[in-house]
Amino acid sequence: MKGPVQHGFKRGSKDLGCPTANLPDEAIEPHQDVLQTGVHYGYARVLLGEDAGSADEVLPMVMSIGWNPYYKNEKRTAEVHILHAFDSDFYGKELRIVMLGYIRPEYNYTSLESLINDIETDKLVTLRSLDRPTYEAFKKDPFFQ
Ligand code: ADP
Ligand code: RBF
Ligand code: MG
Repeated sequence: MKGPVQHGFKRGSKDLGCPTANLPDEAIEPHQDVLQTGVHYGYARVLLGEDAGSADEVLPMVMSIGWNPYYKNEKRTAEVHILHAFDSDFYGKELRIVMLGYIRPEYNYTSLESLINDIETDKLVTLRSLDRPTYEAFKKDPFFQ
C-alpha cells in the first residue's frame, strides 16, 4: 500500500512513545476484504528525497490495523510505526509499505501500560522475524524504487 501520510489523533507519540504514520483511507479501501485486523510487520519507505540519508531507505515497520478499541475509535485505520529514529515529522510525504507477516489480533487493554508493553513485544517480534533471509528480497522490490 502507499499514500501520503495523514494527520491522526496525535495520541501515538504522546501517550505511547511510539509515533505511527497514518495511511490515507484511499490506500486501505481497495484491500478492505483481505486486510486482517491486528498487528502486522513488514518493510516501509518514506520518500523524503536525496538529503534524508538513511531515513530514506527501506526500513522495518510494525503496523496496527484496527478499530483501536482502547480509544473507542469508530473507523478502521492503518498505522505504521517505522523502526528508525527520524529527525523530524514527515506528514504529507509518500509512505510505501509491504506487509509480510501477521503478529497478533487487536486487543482491548485495561491499562495504557499493558498496551505499551505489547507494542514493545511487537517491535521485537518484527525485528526477529525480518531477520529471516528470505525477506531480504522484498527490500529490493521495484515497488520501493
Ligand atoms: P498522528 O496521530 O498524527 O498520527 P502520532 O503521534 O502518531 O500522530 O505521530 C505520527 C507522526 O510522527 C508521523 O506522521 C510522522 O510524521 C512522525 N514520525 C516520526 N518518527 C516516526 C516513526 N519512527 N514512525 C512513524 N512516524 C514517525
Ligand atoms: N490499539 C489497541 O487498542 N489495541 C491493540 O492491540 C493495539 N496494538 C497496537 C500495536 C502497534 C504495533 C501499534 C503501533 C499500535 C497499536 N494500537 C493498538 C493502536 C494504538 O492504540 C494507536 O497507535 C493509538 O490509537 C494512536 O493512534
Ligand atoms: Mg499516528
